[in-house]
Amino acid sequence: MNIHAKPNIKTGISVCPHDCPSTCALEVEVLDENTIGRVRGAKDNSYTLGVICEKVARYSERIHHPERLLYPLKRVGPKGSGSFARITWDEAMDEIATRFLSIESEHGSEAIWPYWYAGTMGFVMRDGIDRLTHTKKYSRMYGTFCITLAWPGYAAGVGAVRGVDPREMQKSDLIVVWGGNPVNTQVNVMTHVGIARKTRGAKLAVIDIYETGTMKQADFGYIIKPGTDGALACAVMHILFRDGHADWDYLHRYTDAPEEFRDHLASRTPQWAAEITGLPVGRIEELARLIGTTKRTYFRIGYGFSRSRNGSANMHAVVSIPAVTGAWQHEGGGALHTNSGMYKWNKSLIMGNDAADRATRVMDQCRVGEVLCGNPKDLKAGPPVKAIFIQNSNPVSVAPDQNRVKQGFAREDLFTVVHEQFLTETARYADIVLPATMFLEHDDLYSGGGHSHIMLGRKLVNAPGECRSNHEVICEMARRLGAEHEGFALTPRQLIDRTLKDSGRRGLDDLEAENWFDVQPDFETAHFLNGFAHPDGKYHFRADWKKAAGVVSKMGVLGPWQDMPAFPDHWAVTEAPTPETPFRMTTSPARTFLNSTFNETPGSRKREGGPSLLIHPDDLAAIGASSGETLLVGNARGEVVLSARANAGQQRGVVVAEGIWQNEDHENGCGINTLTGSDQPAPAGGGVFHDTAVWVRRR
Ligand SMILES: Nc1nc2c(c(=O)[nH]1)N[C@H]1C(S)=C(S)[C@@H](COP(=O)(O)OP(=O)(O)OC[C@H]3O[C@@H](n4cnc5c(=O)[nH]c(N)nc54)[C@H](O)[C@@H]3O)O[C@H]1N2
Ligand SMILES: Nc1nc2c(c(=O)[nH]1)N[C@H]1C(S)=C(S)[C@@H](COP(=O)(O)OP(=O)(O)OC[C@H]3O[C@@H](n4cnc5c(=O)[nH]c(N)nc54)[C@H](O)[C@@H]3O)O[C@H]1N2
Ligand code: SF4
Ligand SMILES: [Mo]
Repeated sequence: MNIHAKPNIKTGISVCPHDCPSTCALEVEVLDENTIGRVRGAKDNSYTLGVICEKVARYSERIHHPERLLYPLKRVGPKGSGSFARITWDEAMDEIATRFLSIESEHGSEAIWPYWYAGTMGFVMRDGIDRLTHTKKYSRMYGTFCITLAWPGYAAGVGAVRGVDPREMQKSDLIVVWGGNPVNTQVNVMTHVGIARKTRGAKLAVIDIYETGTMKQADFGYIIKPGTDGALACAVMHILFRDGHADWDYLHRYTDAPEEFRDHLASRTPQWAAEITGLPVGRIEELARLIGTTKRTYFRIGYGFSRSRNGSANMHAVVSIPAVTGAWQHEGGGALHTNSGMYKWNKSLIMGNDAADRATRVMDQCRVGEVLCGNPKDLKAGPPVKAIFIQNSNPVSVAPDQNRVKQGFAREDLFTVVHEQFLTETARYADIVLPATMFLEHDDLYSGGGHSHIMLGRKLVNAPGECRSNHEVICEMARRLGAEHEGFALTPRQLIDRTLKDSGRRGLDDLEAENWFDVQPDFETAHFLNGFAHPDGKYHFRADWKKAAGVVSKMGVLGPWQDMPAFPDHWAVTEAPTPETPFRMTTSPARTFLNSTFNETPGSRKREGGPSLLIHPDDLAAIGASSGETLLVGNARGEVVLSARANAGQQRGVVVAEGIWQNEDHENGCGINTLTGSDQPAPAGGGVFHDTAVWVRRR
């Protein structure tokens, strides 16, 4: 078990499973075989460095929560009512198998849709559902909540989704956190930034749409309008070329069309960008000067600013900046968005890729409302979805266009199975609810998106009640449904060992002994000094959006991709304010929630206070309201009740609803995603969670 004795309390080593780029190495106090105490960051992991976020430090609140699901349940009340009766696992699995087999014979296998996302990032427990999907030829899912706007934008320039070792931030002189809020969403970035500030007086610059916790700690903060990062990046590059801060040796050697790009930027002046971003010209000049005069500038590029209809184009514009200055050449310089593309996993045994049939229907996760409501475009001329089986996701809370999602899940003829840790909004709509283990109750394999470690997540305590892991449930379903694949016969540890070896890594024995493998590539590779990852070895200022979409998309190009700017630009396709809906709203992440996870723990609920809307004091005065007052916020998709919080740290016309509260925490039962749209942005689809026009009224 690798539990080694500390003074009085045993400590086990594991990994945080949550959907967070930090993927922290954890030291967990194991009080007895069923109970954990404090959780700490592992000191000897060179990225974690002993630091974790407060929500996971008090994980005992979540794992030992009195409302955890412990037994299988069957619906007894109307759909969505949350009335259930306890049943046995055998009864639950019998009913699931009977219903799935009869739906399959009546409507075809594509009438069943396995649906999942990132409740755990462990490969065995997250990705095993695909093995069932592929072997049974159920409808496939294209996961668009998170990465599908960001990655194509980065890959359009760089050619791959990897970047410079984040530990190199310790050697930087300027760290630019663009469109991310690591103080909330990946606290470890701040550890490495802190070391650079302390040891070499490095500066921190932050670009966001409001004054975040990260910006409060920064030397330079830039508050722009949502969805305008492309304009800011272009004006910065205009100045870099204008003022002689472009590295022409580097540009000629490493980039595709530097002269043309410079000419393209001639009209993207600071004045032009000031108009679009709402940032004064002087501040744009200041940012460009900082970047232009600091060789070791490290761009830590977040996901947040990509969640707009022009998000891919904005990402491409931002990651083009270090290609103009040549910052990539220097230790402590360059960029990182994610290292996910670095690991080159072969997960075929877990995901059943060998059984995948590309002819099987694939549907967009963000369109779950439209899919379940029978929109023919989303069903792609296939059968209606008659059964949905969900692990690791809470779409009735986190998916956009919530009223449509609820309408879809309310269908009496839809058979819904939800495997969960809590009775979430989605579980409430289920016909059968199955109780799931948590990460400290099963073994799994992880790799860090925001660093370079392959890690073993160990089981340290027994699961309560009758909780079963995702792997156990998938294998039992496969047995009853007649699905055959080698992966169904293996234990999680066997799958971990085989997946490591199939991917050219050392096996589980070594990982067990070492806890993690640091697989950071060498300096030249990480900095693209042997060439960027496109076939011509160049950084591409001229984007090939169709090719870039292919980095993520299982559905080809989506949205108005042909209208996308080839060279970085401001692409004005966001949900523009109108006289009816004059405010632009973002739903920025709360510090102690993680999407809808942790919005059930007492510590997090207390810290976050309640569903609220940050609004500029002058806007608040203009609608005749005061701080603390209850507001109605709405658009054509619906209405949400939030309490007003005056905040001068954002532009007028911009409002921010932090965090995803439970739908029931809002007076009318409508969560924040009631207001967000599910239309598919170019070039590969994605959740446009920070791109919403709304009206705001006193109630
Ligand atoms: N505490 C906490 N941690 C989390 C999460 C959480 O919900 N809460 N979510 C997890 C997940 S799933 C992910 S993907 C990562 C994401 O982590 P990050 O990459 O850090 O991205 P986000 O936190 O989504 O967004 C960060 C910031 O983007 C800002 N933003 C929104 N629109 C714009 C814009 O148009 N321009 C600019 N410049 N900024 C904009 C938001 O205000 C927010 O402060 O975090 C993970 N960690
Ligand atoms: N308004 C708004 N909406 C957003 C976002 C936003 O910023 N604003 N962010 C978007 C982003 S970036 C993302 S990634 C998505 C996230 O969407 P989801 O991946 O659905 O994330 P969560 O809301 O955290 O829900 C995960 C669920 O999985 C369950 N779970 C955890 N581990 C296990 C397990 O081992 N087995 C099973 N069976 N269940 C488990 C948890 O209890 C939890 O209810 O949300 C998106 N939605
Ligand atoms: S910072 Fe992220 S990875 Fe680390 S413990 Fe918190 S949620 Fe987990
Ligand atoms: Mo995400």
